[in-house]
Amino acid sequence: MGKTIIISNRLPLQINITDKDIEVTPSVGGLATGLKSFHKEGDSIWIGWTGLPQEEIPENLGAEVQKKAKKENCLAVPLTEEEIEGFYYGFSNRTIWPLFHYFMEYSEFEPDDWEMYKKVNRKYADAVIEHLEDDDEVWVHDYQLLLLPKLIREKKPNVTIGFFNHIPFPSSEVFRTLPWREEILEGMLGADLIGFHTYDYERHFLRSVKNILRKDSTFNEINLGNRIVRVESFPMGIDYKKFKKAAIQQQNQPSSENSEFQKKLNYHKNSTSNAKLIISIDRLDYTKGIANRIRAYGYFLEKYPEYQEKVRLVMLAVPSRTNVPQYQILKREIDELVGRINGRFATVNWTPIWYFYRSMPFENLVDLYSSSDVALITPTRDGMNLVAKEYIASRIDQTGVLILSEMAGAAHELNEALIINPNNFEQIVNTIKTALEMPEEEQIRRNKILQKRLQRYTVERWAKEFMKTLRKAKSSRSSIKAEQLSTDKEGDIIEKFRRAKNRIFFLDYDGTLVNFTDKPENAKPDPSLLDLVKKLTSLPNTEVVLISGRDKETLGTWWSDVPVDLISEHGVWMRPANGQWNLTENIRCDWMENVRPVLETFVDRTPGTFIEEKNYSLAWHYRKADPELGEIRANDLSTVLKDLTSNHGLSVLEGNKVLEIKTSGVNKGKAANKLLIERKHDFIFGIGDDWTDEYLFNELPEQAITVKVGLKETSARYYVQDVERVRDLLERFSKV
Ligand code: GDG
Repeated sequence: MGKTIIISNRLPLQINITDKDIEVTPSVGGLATGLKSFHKEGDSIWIGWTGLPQEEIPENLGAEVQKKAKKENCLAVPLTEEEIEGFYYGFSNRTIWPLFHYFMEYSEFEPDDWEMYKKVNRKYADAVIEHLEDDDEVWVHDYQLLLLPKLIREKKPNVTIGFFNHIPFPSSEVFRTLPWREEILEGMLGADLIGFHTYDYERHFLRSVKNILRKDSTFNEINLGNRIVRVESFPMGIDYKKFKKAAIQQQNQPSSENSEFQKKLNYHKNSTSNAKLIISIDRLDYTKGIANRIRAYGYFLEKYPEYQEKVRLVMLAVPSRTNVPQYQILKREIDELVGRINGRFATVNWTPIWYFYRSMPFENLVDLYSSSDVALITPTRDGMNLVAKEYIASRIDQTGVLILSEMAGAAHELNEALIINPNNFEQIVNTIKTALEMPEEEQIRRNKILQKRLQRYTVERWAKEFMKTLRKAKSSRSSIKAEQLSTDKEGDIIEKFRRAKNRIFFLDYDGTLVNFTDKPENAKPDPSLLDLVKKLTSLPNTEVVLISGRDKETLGTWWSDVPVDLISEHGVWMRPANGQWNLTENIRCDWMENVRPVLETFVDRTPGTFIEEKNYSLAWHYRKADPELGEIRANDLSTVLKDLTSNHGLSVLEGNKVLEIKTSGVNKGKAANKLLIERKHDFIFGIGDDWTDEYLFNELPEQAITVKVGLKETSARYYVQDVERVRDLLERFSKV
């Protein structure tokens, strides 16, 4: 394996140019932490902009910047003021950022900015290509570089590329307002894997691809004909240990060693009995809902005057994108609001809002997290929001209440927080009161659960999961060797069938003869399918076997009028046409220790799912999960379990919103073989769409015609696109 190339708009570096020298220090942001295990010496390089325009780097120091960056395994892409204006402030932050956060009225569609965005993306691509070898892995980050995957792929078609979007992906109705929507989607689709923080963003993206580019996806895979792009959600975590450790250190230090800032916070907390601190921390951005938050706090003081002089809002707003007019307007609005509320409610001993418009050192951030009783985080849209997670991680005594907007990606994972709608003023105000009055045991109960989750799914784990999935996406891409079943080939097969004396069909059901439906019980065979299979069974010397994961009751009922052999539950039961059901094998159980941790990782990543342990099986239930996410994860889990269970004679049963792994040693292949040894066949045909059918493809004799439905990794000889094609093909057989 080659190296990893990470590309983001900004390098994880701080550059300081003094009179004649230059100082480069690594920054310790979330992304840098998450990627540190990949970004080790020799294993990876990081390509991005230093944050300084070319014009501000004296000519004689340019090479020095590059040299110092190289020491940190970084490579600087130099950007001029003009490029930064059009690419960064312009298209990235005046077009994409507002649009993707549903601020459509802020979104400017300037052709010149677009041109500059393309130009600078090409510049990044050139820098990547210069350092890229075929077996390298490339990981592109965020909305400034949406075109990069395609630009790299054009030059290096076989390279492995991942893309992660750190901000929301909007609904396709919003996205389609963008004049350059096709180019943006095509740019992203240059990747093998596209990651988002939440399943909603993933779904919006897939919908846009479908509506705008007219490309279909099966679950979370987009078939581009020659390539498959996988789309997945990976909720970014934090460096949990770092926050926990800093909070412990802060708690253990003697008060004389407290920072000045901490002393101020303590002063307030000791100023009166029951004094409370509420914190609010964000970049100063209109997506973060800061102005509304201040208004809500003002209204809270008015509605519940008993809290005046007792509670204080400590508000940290970090300056951001100060060149963009909306940010300047917002800054003025916030200054005014803070002034108005402080002017109205302040007393000699008390200011309701402490407002800091600057960035603070990490230690002070931890002071804030660990001293406050409530964190009030109310973005109107936020890709994830790491501040919410950092607050929870810093609560070492497990007290503290997180109020979190449902519009933040983090709300999907942090169910035990007090979740609010940032536009529901009355709700925010009442929730502040609930938070301030929440009994300590209740706070601890909630935070325990939150901490457990955050501790498990850290930023490092996030990065690892992404890379693991990327590698898998690549390996499945290279393992598709099946040939598309062309009309010519189909003719040859029909001819072979015509000449054969003893013919047998093994037909999978769901995803092969019928399309998937929202509920499995809705996928009943339609009259034309019943008729088609009946026609096949009536051909001379032709046996038709339906081989499915479904239970015998359903299969038996649905196919009661068709003289077809049935194999149910992946080969557990068999019923000859018009005969009785028979059990095929008996049972074993020592595999559970290996399979349980795999199911647990899926529980971690899929809120609402749980594991059920039975005597002879483990079941993963996803009925309570988001329905679409549940289906996607079930599909993923099946693939994972296939690898894990293939040598252990296990089978995975797909039930109604449950995947059940059973001790059995039975599979479709073995079941099919039982039928094949009873009689000699000179035409054997097997078709199916999922991995359980792979057993069939592998076990059938070499001369068998095996066909996979959909372009996926398979051992079948051929593949066809979809259910409609399967039915056409069977129709041709039935007319022989
Ligand atoms: C984008 C997406 C997504 C803040 N103030 C100070 C400071 N911070 C640190 C926090 C936190 C980070 O900055 C902010 O991260 P967020 O996730 O909250 O927000 P964005 O900057 O908008 O980030 C967002 C994220 O990308 C990751 O994918 O979650 O949705 O918008 O880590 O601790 N750090 C220090 N001083 C400060 O004053 N030292």
